[in-house]
Amino acid sequence: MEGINRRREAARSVLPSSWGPVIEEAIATAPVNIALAKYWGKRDDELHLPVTGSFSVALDLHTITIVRQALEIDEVTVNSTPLSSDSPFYTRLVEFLDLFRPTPSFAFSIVTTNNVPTAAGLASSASGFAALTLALNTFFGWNLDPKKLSLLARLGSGSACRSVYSGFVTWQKGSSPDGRDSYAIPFDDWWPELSLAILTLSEQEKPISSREAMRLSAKTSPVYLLWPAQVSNDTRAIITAIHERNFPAFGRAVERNALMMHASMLTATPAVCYWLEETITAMNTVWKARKEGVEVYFTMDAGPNVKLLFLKQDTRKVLTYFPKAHVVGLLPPS
Ligand code: 2P0
Repeated sequence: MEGINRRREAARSVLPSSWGPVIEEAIATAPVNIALAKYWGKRDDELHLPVTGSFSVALDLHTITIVRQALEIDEVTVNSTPLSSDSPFYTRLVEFLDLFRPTPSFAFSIVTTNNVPTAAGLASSASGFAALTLALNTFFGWNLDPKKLSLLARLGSGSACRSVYSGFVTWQKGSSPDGRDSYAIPFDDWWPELSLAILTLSEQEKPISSREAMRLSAKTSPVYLLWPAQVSNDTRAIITAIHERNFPAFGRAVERNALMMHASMLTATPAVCYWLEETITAMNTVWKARKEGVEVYFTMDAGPNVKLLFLKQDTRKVLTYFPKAHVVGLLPPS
């Protein structure tokens, strides 16, 4: 079956038999999430089913999305700028909206705003697809539970399934070929003393999309053979460390997981390297700070920017090593 039909079938399995707008306009927000144990590699490219589970934390940065009906064709506005119908993001969004049209000619108007400072260099596709899913749920009066909303958001972008919740979040990989058991669930503990800061080293467009980089890593890297066991071990270590409030154990597992993900990219064919010289300098500065007694660790995603993790009590010390870092609040569970 073609990809769009498989996604449509997956969506239909959680949607009512028919639907239409129940209000004129619906608005929803969803937080940005940062993976502590990463999603990297798919067992199903079309349904965004991951090879492993992953574990994230929500940031106090959001996407706000408004859904209305449009007259003829889909209209998408991102941060006050209308998207041209030949832009890749417009196409990706329209493909997602295709899953939810009550009739084939139904057109949507989507207005989405990220309150993420552009300087933070954070991807907003996860919070974007999650906010859109939540807004569609209100617009059509589906009243779906969070598990189903997470499953639908996953069909837009894998990591979006985690942005349906605040706090720490587990994306359970599931094993069903149709993805019915692959969705996120909220984690039962919180760590108020935990803090995160972003070191923005470049705001330039990525040389290669994370979607393509994860595909290359999974298909060609010898390191990737070790990845599934590594993610399980790191996730277990992170969860135990959260419950025990053991920050060094938490930081070690988070940092190791990010480095292992990058090791799988560096050993892919062709190699993928998102790091800049400044990225390596930042990693060395983190290791130097630790040698000098400051408990700070890092994580990185599919880009050159570095996210620092530390306890609130150490904020001043961390900022002396990284004066340009931007402290971002973490969003506790609701
Ligand atoms: C994560 N990333 O767990 C990992 C770490 C990037 C590095 O999820 O193809 O945009 O839409 O499912 O969700 C980025 O991948 O990929 C991502 P698709 P997505 O946050």
